[in-house]
Amino acid sequence: MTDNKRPTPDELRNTQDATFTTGEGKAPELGVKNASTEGSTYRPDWVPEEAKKDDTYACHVMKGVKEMHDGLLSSSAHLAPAVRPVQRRKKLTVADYVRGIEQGDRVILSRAITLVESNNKDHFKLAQQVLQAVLPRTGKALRIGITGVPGAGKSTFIEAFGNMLIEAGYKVAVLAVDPTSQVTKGSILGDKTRMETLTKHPEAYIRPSPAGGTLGGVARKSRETMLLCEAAGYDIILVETVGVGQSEVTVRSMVDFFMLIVLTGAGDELQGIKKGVMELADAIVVNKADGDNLKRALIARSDYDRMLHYIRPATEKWKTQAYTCSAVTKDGLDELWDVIQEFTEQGKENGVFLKRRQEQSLRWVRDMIDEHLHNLFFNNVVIQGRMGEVEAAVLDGEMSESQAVEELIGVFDKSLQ
Ligand SMILES: Nc1nc2c(ncn2[C@@H]2O[C@H](COP(=O)(O)OP(=O)(O)OP(=O)(O)O)[C@@H](O)[C@H]2O)c(=O)[nH]1
Ligand SMILES: [Mg+2]
Repeated sequence: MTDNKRPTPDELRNTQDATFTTGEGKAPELGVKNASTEGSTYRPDWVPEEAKKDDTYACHVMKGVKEMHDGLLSSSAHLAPAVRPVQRRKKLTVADYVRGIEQGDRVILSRAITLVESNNKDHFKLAQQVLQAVLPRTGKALRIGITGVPGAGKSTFIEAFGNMLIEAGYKVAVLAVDPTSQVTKGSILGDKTRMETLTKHPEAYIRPSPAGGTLGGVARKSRETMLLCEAAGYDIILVETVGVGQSEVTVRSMVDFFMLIVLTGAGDELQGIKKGVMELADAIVVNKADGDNLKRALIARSDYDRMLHYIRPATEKWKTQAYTCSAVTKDGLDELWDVIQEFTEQGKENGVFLKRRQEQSLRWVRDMIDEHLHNLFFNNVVIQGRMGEVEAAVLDGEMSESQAVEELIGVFDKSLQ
C-alpha cells in the first residue's frame, strides 16, 4: 500500500480482521496461554473430570462478554460499553491532494470535491490552496452544458453520448447543477440509475449536484468541481441542469457549448420552454426521434428552426440550429458531436471561444464578490438584530422601502468601522 493510495477492499478486510484477533493477527491457539488473553479468561466452575488433570483444556470463559447466547445484552453489559474500531481517514495535505488529482486518483478527486463543497471555513481555505496549485492544469477540457425539461431525456442522452465519447478515446466527467437539491434532499439530477454503464466506466466520473443553499453557492462549487475534474485529466465535462428557473443561466456561464434538449410537440408554450432559454442555446436537440415518434421529431425540428430565425444566437458568429437524435437508438449522436467540434474549431479560430472563457472568468469573480457581500451583510449580527424592526416598520407603512435600505446599509457601514 503506498502512502497516497487508499487500501484495496482486500487490504482493508485484512486490517479489520486483525483488530478482532490477537497477537500477529492469528487467533490464539486453544488452551495455550497467550500474553494478550492471559487474565482476560477464566476456567468455568465445572469442567469434565479428565480435564481437571490437564491445564490445556480448551474451555476458557472470556470476561466481559456483552451478549448472551440469544444475542440479548447481559445484565452487566452497561459496565463494558462496546467499542467499535473506527477507521479514521488519513488527513491529506495540499500536496497529497494535488498529487492525487494530477495522477487522476478518483478517490482523492472526490475528497477534493467534498472539500470544495464544504461550508466549513478551514475546508474552504484548504480547497482554495488545492485549486490554486492545480490551476495550470485546468481549462483544457471542453465544457458542454445540457438542459431540458424534466423527462426530456437528459440523463439517458448523457449516458449514450458519454459512452460514445469514451469510445472515441476521451475521459468524460458529468456534473449536475441543481439548486433545488437542498430542498429535495439529494440530487434529482446526475442520477446514476439512468447512467448505469457510464457510472461503472473507469474513464467516466459522475458527480451529483452540490447542495449549496443559494444558487450562487451551488454555482461556485460547481465551477470549482469542474476545474478539479479538468486537472484530474477529464477532457470533456458534461454539465446537466434541469430546464426550470435560473440554473440554465448559471450553467451557460460556465460552459463553452450549451444545448437544449426538447421533446416533440411544437410550440415552446407546450413544454414550458421560455424564449429566454432558447436564447442561451448553441443547439436545440429534439430527442426521442425514434420509432413512431420519428416523424413528429422531424416536424418539431423544422418548427424549432423556424423559431430560431427570430432569436438572437447565443454565440457570436454561430448559427444555432435544431437537430434530432435518439438517446435510445443513438441515431444523431455522431452528427451532434460533429456540430460541437465544428463549433469549437470555428470559435478557436475566430477568437470567440477564448473571449467567452475570459468573460466567464471575470463574471465568476464578480459573482463571487456578490455572493460574499450578500453573506457578509445578511450574516452580520447587527443587521440580524435590526432587520426585524425595519421590516416591521415597512409593513406598518412607517418607513418606505428605500428608507429601509438606507437605514440598514447605514447600520451595516457603522458595524464595519
Ligand atoms: N424512446 C425514447 N425514450 C427516451 C429517449 N431518451 C430518454 N427516453 C426516456 O425518457 C424518460 C426520461 O428520461 P431521463 O433521461 O430520465 O430524462 P431527464 O431529462 O434526465 O429527466 P429529469 O432527470 O427528471 O430531469 C425515460 O423513461 C427514458 O427511458 C429516447 O431517445 N427515446
Ligand atoms: Mg435526469
